[in-house]
Amino acid sequence: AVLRQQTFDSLDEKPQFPGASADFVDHLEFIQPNVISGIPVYRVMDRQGQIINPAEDPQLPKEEVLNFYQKMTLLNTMDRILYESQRQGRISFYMTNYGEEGTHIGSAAALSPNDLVFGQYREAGVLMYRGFPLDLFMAQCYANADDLGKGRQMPVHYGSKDLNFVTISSPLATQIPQAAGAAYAVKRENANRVVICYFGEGAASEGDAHAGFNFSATLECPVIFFCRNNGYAISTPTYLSVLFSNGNSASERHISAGVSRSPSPRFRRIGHHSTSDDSSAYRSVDEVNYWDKQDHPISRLRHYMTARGWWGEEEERAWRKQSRRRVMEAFEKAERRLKPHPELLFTDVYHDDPPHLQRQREAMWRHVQTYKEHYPLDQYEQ
Ligand SMILES: Cc1ncc(C[n+]2csc(CCOP(=O)(O)OP(=O)(O)O)c2C)c(N)n1
Repeated sequence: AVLRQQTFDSLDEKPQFPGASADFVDHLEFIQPNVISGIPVYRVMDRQGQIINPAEDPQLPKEEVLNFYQKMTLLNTMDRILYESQRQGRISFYMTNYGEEGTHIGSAAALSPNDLVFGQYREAGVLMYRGFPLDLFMAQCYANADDLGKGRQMPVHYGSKDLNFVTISSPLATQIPQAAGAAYAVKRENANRVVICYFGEGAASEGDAHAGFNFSATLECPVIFFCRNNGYAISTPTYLSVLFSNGNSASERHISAGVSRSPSPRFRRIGHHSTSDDSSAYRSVDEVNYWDKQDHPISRLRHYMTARGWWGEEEERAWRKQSRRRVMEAFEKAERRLKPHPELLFTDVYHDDPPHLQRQREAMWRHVQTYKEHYPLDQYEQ
């Protein structure tokens, strides 16, 4: 019998696998990542604050640029004072934002106030831009009775329902899939808002980052992932560069707006990782000095403003004085304030207090009454 075979030109054949849309290839070739010449770094102005390509100049009005500068420098002033206050044991912990001020303010300015923010812990500028009061930054760090979080978390774990800034938590990257879920809910609501999710390049190696990126793409969620690649995850250096977009047009508009408005898309973590870290143990002082002195978002924007005659030595001096006074006032007020009522340790574990927690609360009070002299009760609201 003659075997009847269909004749076809195998070169015209297309793969029929449901998992991918691609052509066949007839030679074995591995795909190599291009690490030498990676995704280019977009920039609008150089180190002297000069616009490189006029077509990309967002031409922001003077008031807006001055606001950027004042928010970045106010953040910097707050950082310096709270860092020192931690060194003196007045607060238990702190994380500075040195060198990353531009990423916060630039991206926050490109959002609308009702866009929902998920952060890591080094994005205080986003809250600053949205008008979070200095008093509340301080209240959180001091864990005093004015703290919205009732003094329960470590310093710099800010949150504000009013400003659409989801409360920060310590476990890295957990906010990434949560942000994708929030964006999915936003999409279902047909709400005209997006979600932005910040994380460090170190956090991007967590499993949760993989989950979040994949879900946001497959479920087509209106989310911007904003990775702060500052070169270090504590002592671990990195050579990765990541800025993810899921192709959603709203997000892309927001990303391009955010990046083009950002005075310094490329940056380094200039400060120590946190107050528990001495970064000179793992990187050179020269490197830090370079970024601090030569290529800093604040100095770059200042050059830009100076060239336009919008800012001079006098304005700088007056603003330095005023911003320092405002921070110190909030600082002193926070320091004088009592700590929250000790019972608040037991509330909000569940929405309603279950009986076993009520029993533990009563046991605590019996204990504290018996051993009063061993507890700093005078520092707490009663
Ligand atoms: C799940 C988890 N693992 C480890 C830590 C301890 N930790 C806190 S910050 C940090 C480094 C994060 O680096 P990166 O994401 O690059 O952010 P950066 O501090 O540089 O802004 C680590 C390992 C943590 N908080 N959570």
